Amino acid sequence: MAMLEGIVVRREAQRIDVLSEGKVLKGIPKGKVRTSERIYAGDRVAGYIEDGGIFVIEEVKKRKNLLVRPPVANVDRVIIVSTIKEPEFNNFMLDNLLVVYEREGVGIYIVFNKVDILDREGKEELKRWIDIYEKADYRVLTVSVITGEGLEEFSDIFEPGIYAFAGPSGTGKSSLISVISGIDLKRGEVSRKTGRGKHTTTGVSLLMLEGNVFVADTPGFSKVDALRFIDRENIKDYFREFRGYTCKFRDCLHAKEEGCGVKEAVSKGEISVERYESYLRIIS
Ligand SMILES: Nc1nc2c(ncn2[C@@H]2O[C@H](COP(=O)(O)OP(=O)(O)OP(=O)(O)O)[C@@H](O)[C@H]2O)c(=O)[nH]1
Ligand SMILES: [Mg+2]
Ligand SMILES: [Zn+2]
Repeated sequence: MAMLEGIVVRREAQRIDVLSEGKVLKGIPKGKVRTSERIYAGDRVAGYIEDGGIFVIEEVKKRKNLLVRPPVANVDRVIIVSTIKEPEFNNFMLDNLLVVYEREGVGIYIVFNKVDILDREGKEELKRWIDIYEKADYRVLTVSVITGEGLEEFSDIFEPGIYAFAGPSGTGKSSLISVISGIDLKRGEVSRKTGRGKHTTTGVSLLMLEGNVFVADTPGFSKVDALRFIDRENIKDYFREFRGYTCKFRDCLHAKEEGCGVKEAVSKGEISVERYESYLRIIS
């Protein structure tokens, strides 16, 4: 039988969908893969097609990386979708996420959605956070699925590769993917769940946009604790803006030590107080 390659485009409970030769097929792991490997959306697999509709997975290719939250393999870039309102912005959660993704070495975009619902005060708050994250060396975009504002610039970021959409529940990850792909993800959710009003995403699914761009819609989460994934003394390495400052002690944790270059930078306003406080809270 001819060996074929494929990519796992959906992973939810026991369900595995594999895209191979232009078709989405039900994936069934076999042999060693079945007993000793976990399979994630984004995994590259090899196997063969049986009975015309089943992709028998004989091998999972070596992963370039694996994001645990959300669970997607071989991610090139992650798009963190946040909002200032509905739901309320949680900068501590964003900072935890950034630490986790920095460690994986993936590209990162921060996208603020739902800017249409912001009043003057909300817009000022948005601007304040944009400044903070841009100063921390992140690319920040603002969009609204409702008015279309910012969507053109947003669409321009996509290059061939796997993009994982991440962030709290209800920020508009599925809505954004629907609008850039033209595929109504929410309608799909509703018809399967029959009658339920909520569209909350379950499981991870990858959609192929044109030009070998894959976007992964993932379920939102309400909490991420960077300390669960990274040792306390290494957290500082994943705050981009701390790099380039020197401290008196080589193993300085930038907390209570004297002669700390990072703390000095905070007091001079070079590093934002909000980011620094998140750092202290993560390691506390
Ligand atoms: N006002 C406004 N509402 C939006 C916008 N984008 C999405 N929404 C609404 O926000 C709600 C949540 O959107 P979803 O796309 O389901 O959010 P999600 O991030 O996929 O949520 P989970 O799947 O639970 O993680 C829906 O009712 C959307 O219609 C926007 O730009 N402006
Ligand atoms: Mg969703
Ligand atoms: Zn220090």
